[in-house]
Amino acid sequence: MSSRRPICAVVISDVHLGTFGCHARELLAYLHSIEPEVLILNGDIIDIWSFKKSYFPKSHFKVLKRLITMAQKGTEVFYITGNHDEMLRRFADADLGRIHLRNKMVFNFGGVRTWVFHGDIFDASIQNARWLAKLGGFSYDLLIWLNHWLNVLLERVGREKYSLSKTIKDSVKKAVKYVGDFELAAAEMALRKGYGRVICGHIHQPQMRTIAMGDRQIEYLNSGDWIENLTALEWDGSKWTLYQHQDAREVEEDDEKVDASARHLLSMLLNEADSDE
Ligand SMILES: [Mn+2]
Repeated sequence: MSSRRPICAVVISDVHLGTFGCHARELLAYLHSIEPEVLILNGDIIDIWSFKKSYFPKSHFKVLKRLITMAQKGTEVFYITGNHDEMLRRFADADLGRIHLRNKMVFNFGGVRTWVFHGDIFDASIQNARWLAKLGGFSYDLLIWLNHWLNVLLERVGREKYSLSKTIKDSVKKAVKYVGDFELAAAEMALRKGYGRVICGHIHQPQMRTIAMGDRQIEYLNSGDWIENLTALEWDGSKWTLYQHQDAREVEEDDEKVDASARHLLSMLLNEADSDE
């Protein structure tokens, strides 16, 4: 029953298993839909920072189980460490079967030397980085949690959903500048080291762009996150695409709407039946 989509390589990052904001169910659905030769987990997959809050639902365990199963069935899994799972950094370069723990990696995709790392190393050098350094951490998770219930309320009163954190990110110039600075810092460093492409995570901002610096240029890719954007980078052997998963929490709300109109239909039918008598 292999209806799974074969792909050469997939990159995901910033899943933050163990936090409220993590869309584990959607990620599980995505991981069940694909059959990659190489799966790169580019940091902040398990949010070890949040472990003291002891939040780890079944669906989050299922993601871990799925990753192990994929490795058992032939996928080479590279777990690259991030700042929320930095405790794993000292175990880097360990190999457990097809699961490889690394702090950074160099791949060759289509003849282009590709540098892959999480990206938190820039936090120290970029101004205002501290603002976003806690991404996935407690205050951010609280914001996502508040946002979730705000939307439940808005939905009840028939208003449109609202993204607090996106609004904050979009309206705060510093945050926008941070994203730009991060992308440039990554591109600059990778160019200096002679790479043709750099892939990061960390800033929860999916991206595929070519950055020109002087007479040289470099491809900058970011796999986004599984808290707000639900994105992955896919390599089919000749080109990269940015995969976007549908937010199932939205689908659930659509289901409720269908249910409500069904009830409405039913009551209309009953009224008609009444009038027939
Ligand atoms: Mn991070």
